[in-house]
Amino acid sequence: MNRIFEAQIISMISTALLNDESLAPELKVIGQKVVDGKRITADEGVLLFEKADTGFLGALANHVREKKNGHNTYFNRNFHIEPTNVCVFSCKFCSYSRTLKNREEGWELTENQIMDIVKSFDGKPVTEVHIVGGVHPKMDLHYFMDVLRKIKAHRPDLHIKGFTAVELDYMFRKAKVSVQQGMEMIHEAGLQSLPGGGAEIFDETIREQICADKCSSDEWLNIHETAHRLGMHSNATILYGHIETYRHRIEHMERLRDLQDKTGGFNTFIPLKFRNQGNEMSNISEVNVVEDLRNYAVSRIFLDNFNHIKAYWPMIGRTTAQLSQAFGVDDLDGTIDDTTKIYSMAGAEDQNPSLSTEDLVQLIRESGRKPVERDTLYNVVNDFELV
Ligand code: V47
Ligand code: SF4
Repeated sequence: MNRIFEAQIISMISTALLNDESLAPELKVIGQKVVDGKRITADEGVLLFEKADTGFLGALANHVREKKNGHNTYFNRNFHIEPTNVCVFSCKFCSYSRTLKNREEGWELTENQIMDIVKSFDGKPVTEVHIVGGVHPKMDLHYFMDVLRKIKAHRPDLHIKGFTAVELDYMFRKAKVSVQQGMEMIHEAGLQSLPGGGAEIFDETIREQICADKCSSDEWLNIHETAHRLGMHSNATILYGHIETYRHRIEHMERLRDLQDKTGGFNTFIPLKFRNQGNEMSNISEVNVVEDLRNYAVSRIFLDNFNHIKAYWPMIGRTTAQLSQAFGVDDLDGTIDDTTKIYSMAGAEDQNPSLSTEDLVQLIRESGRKPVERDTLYNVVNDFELV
């Protein structure tokens, strides 16, 4: 379909949507704003969660998605390294971490073991390594700077995305350096982007109940802002579907939207659905798939200055990942190659997350979208329609 025809169809659908007699007037106002490319307010975001029906949310989110990314659905070829699951913190939702006392179920990779993982991908066309793990008291800033240098020396073309703001905050404090100094040091050693983890929910009253001892929301945002000012990019997440309210979700996104206005450094927003197996919040039921899709849709509509919304397929499963592409999602993360345990230990659909590139391409095509392989910064690596 050519672009002009496509734009006309989108506009016809939007008009039909907004002329629906049964649509509440306040939703019509929001819908018109979105179709006109205008920003919605926090109160309007909450109203969407509370009052809009799922079809309306999907249509609006899809409108924004197609305006920004057309039919493309992005993915990358990556692998994860999780250096340790030993962690000084005790987030109640975490099924993954082990304390120092409880080390027998934990793992602590040596530099050589980390390099063996990197080398096992020699000759394979991966573009990114994602390094994230528990906050280990002995794996400090200097240890990781060494590891980063070694990875870069071995494979300079591999983009290193690593360490949540929580891990960095701890490393910088332990090394007694400021956030600015620490970020400059680790960037110089080879770190290129930050993943989005550790954000959880920014509201401090919720943080106090689910992850009281790790870095605050101000500290998380400051670390990302500092990285952006050094020219690095980063992702942002939200952990949703536990004890938070819709307003908490919107306020979380509003703080991200404000920072994105200032720096433009976020690549993508990744909603992470709370999974309840094997953690201290197992008494809380998981939200259903409709809520997942509604949450993707409101995120897409509200975060007008984020180019991408990512669904993390190992966590939500392949079927929801397919559906999510009609609710604002335009990115399905990577092939991953069975290298992460964070979600399998929390009860995710996919216990051994790995999809070949062909499987991922097929999954995207079956959803009626165009697979596009990207690198970490969304440069196109392979446009599958041209192959
Ligand atoms: O911050 C931990 C989440 C995050 C559970 O940037 C849980 O490309 C659900 O941020 N249920 C770490 N979620 C992982 C992360 C991530 C993942 C994939 C891609 C990117 C990226 C980032 O995992 C933590 C926390 O929010 N998490 N436990 C759980 N039970
Ligand atoms: Fe540690 Fe991260 Fe688990 Fe919290 S979520 S306990 S910081 S590994």
